Amino acid sequence: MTRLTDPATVEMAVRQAVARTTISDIHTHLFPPSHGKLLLWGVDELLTYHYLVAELFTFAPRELTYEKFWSLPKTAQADLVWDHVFLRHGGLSEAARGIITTLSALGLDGGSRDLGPARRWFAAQKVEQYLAKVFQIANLDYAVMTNNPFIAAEAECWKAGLARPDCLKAALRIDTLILDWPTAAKAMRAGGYKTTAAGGSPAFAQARKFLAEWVAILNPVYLAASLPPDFAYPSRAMSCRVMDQVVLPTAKEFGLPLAMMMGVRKKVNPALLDGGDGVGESDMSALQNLLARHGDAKFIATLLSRVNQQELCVLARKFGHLHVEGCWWFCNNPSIIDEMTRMRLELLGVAFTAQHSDARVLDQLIYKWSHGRAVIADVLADKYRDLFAAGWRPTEDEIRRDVRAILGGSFEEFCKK
Ligand code: HDL
Ligand code: ZN
Repeated sequence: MTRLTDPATVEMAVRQAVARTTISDIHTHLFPPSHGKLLLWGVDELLTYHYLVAELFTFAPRELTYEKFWSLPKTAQADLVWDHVFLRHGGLSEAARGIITTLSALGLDGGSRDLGPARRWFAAQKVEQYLAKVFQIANLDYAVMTNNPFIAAEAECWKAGLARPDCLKAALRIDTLILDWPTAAKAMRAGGYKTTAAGGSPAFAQARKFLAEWVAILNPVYLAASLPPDFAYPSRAMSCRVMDQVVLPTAKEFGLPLAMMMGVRKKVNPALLDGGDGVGESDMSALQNLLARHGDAKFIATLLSRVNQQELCVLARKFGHLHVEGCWWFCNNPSIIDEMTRMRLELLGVAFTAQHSDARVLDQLIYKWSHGRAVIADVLADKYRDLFAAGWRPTEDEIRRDVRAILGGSFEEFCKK
């Protein structure tokens, strides 16, 4: 391929590559259609996404109590979000704009004030075909789910061996095991594993057996856990013993990365249910110590606090067995995605994964990725302009290669390491 010699042509090639690249979405909360109601989709699920419910309560009158809201049927909940967040206050937030983007991308009237036509359209969709349509619009080759064996409703579906489309890969989610060993031990014991609240070598061996059996069921891409800002390693806490004697030996045995999702303050406002979690600046020494002590393991990390992002990039420069990914949750906003992606390109080149959708509702893949591609294209156009000004002349193939790298390619290379 010929080297591009004109900055405008370079920019066009960058924007075209970002628009056309097939993305691997490495963190979502989607489920196979065969898992029934676990897979959320449609306009009422979109409107009652916990981000929008939290935003409703920034506007709602005091007489709308959490209890009253949660007692309403889903459509009534959605109507309240639509009325307060959109009709009365303009729908300017990222999560609100996402609804409009999604409806428009599906060919519906994103400007309509009436939810009726959208509700009738969704009611006519068949979930299997609709899932394929959403993946095609978002241009994804696959999405990685969040699969928690400690949630009975999920575990039952997996034990029943229900169908799973190739476009949905698994991740074995083990927050409970690391952060609440007594609860995990009780659940594993109920499943026939000889685990005890006190832990210890025999119990930890049983927990490794539990994980090995779930690795066989799920064939996960990685192990994952969300962790509080004050997660410490090493420490005298049970979480450290579980990390050293259960989680990391399993990760190493199966060659699976451990995805650390750090900085969640759980249940800051429990009444908001899934929307009740907050954010805190993480103590990065825990990740640094894990990396230093376990050079034979692979770690993926995403941090919830904007404050931690530079430290995370520096750690990835120090340790090649760390892969940085995503602008997670409260960072998944254009202003922060822009800042984080610039920082990562400047510190890591393309050795990171720019984004994941974290989609909880199937249709969100459409907006999370169209909004994400727009920001990533702007940042990459700037970076290639800077590189061009320095004298580099990229080819279109090289640009396509580098765009794919930060949208799944580097992640796949890292997992093969
Ligand atoms: O722990 C996680 O994976 C988080 O993404 C939570 O699910 C969170 O509630 C969320 O949906 N963030 O977008
Ligand atoms: Zn998530």
